[in-house]
Amino acid sequence: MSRISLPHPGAFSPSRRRFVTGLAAGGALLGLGINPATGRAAATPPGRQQVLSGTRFDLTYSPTPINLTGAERQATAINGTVPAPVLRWREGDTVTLKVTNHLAEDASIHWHGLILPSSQDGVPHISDGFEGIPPGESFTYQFPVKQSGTYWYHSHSGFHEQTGSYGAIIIDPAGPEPFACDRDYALVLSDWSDEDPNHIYATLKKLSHYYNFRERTIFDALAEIREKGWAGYRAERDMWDTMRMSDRDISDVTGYTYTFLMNGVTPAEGWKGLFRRGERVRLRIINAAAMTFFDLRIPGLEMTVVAADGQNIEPVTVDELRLGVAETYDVIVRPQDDRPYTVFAQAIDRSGYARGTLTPDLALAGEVPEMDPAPILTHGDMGMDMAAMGHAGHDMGANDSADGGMPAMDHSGHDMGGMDHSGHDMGGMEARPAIGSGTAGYGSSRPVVHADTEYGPHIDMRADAPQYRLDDPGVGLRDNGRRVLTYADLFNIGATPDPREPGREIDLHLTGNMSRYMWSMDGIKFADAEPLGLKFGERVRINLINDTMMNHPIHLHGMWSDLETGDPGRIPRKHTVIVQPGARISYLVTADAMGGWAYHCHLLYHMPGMFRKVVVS
Ligand SMILES: [Cu+2]
Repeated sequence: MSRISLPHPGAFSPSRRRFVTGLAAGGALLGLGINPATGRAAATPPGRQQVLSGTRFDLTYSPTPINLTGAERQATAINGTVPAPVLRWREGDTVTLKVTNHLAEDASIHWHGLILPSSQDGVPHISDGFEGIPPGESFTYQFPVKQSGTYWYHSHSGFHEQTGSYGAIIIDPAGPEPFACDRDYALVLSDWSDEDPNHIYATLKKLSHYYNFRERTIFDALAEIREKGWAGYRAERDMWDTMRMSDRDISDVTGYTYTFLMNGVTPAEGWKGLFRRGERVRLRIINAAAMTFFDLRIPGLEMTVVAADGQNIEPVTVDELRLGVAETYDVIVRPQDDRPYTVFAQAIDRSGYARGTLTPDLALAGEVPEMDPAPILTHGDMGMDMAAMGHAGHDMGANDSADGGMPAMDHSGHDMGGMDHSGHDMGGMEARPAIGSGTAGYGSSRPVVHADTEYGPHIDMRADAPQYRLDDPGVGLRDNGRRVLTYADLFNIGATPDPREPGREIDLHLTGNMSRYMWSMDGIKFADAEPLGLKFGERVRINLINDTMMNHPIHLHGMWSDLETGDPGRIPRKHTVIVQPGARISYLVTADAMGGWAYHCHLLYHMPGMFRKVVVS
């Protein structure tokens, strides 16, 4: 049995050397970046990710000792490492992956964002003919690689994803890359807990606020009374109390139990990647966390976002971006100084962060910035009409216009001055229809209707006036003085792959009861739900309405989610779409993949309920 031995915070551990050396013997390490010209990695510490390339792969699950906090635990590691090895493929190849399970429970691997036959998608009891990999057995996946870019792979069995079963996939294009770079790093963000994930889930079921220490104090109340007066304070409190909710509920599981990791390295130690001044460094950022959204920035460096969920987009330059669980972004940075730069990825609730350093010298580490203040939800986050509430949590000026307003670019709320829609004719957008006007690219014009199944004790909230909020960077990122990527910035670098108008629309409400920790779609949990049927070849619009106070990252397997961001000619493709609290969002799906597919919230502990099987026939 191989052993993962990582130093606990602040300690230098000689065993780490043995670990790194051991890996270097078996495969290349991602520490100096991967030379994009040759595809070969430099085998130098302190990067720790093993890179496996080619067309045939052996991947083995084993219970593996790991020590990230000073306490030894068992990881469900793949090939003995957390994260699992980086898999480097080439578009056009057919890959064969033999996965062997030495765990005591059934295992699986799902290739997240990959377009492949249902039988190879790796979701037990959902993918055609796949029932998981029993202990002691192997399953051989084989499929043609029909795309390029940054993806990832992870377990779809039990809560193995929480205990280390995830890794990066990098697919080199058959043709040249549209973006030149000198170095290439995968940055796998994740959340590790020493607790057994079954215990975390049971705790959430019993006491959903268990991990949230930010509930209000009497001092918060006094400050608010001073600010708003008693009547104003009472009115607001009544609303939250009626809903039995807290405006501090940002994450279910927090830094109280989590250690946030970058490429498997704790913040105390910090992952490091080398650069030389003036080089273009490509970072393939993957949110492989079980439950944590990350807000990532590199103080002192602009990031040019060139791909979202593996798909090339019109480059857009920002200071910060939010990654929902399972999302990936590729960015290019160009450090101009011989100094270390901190890669800072705060958890959305600011209960901790993952950290790394881009540095010209491995002896240097960057300064770690203060975390931002913990965010507080507003009425807009609850799907309420902000104008009517007269609330100032976020200037929703753009949404006040009857049409939902997005492309009008009247973003009085945050500084859009710096948003570089390079290549976009902003003048032309004035003439375009508004988001929510109904034609392909603009989202649905249908009114939001709550189904009968959305009423009852299993549901604690319904959004009254859910808005398209594509240009809203989201709770905790508004008005922070930085240019923050939003979905309104995403445009396909090429033409819309399927320009058809949708033949029909499907509304799906994301629903739940926070205090009971029950999650569902349309008020119906997975166990009670009929599969969602799509007709092979159809182009359908899916409208997601979030009737909860949490962000949900929704992932459709097997087919792209073509996100309607306001340009019918250049609709970007995603595999995972954040639906903000109290908001709506729409995407188009071409049902071009026969069989059974999973469709679910990618927050690990929401998945048991907020899940549908999709069947294309
Ligand atoms: Cu969710």
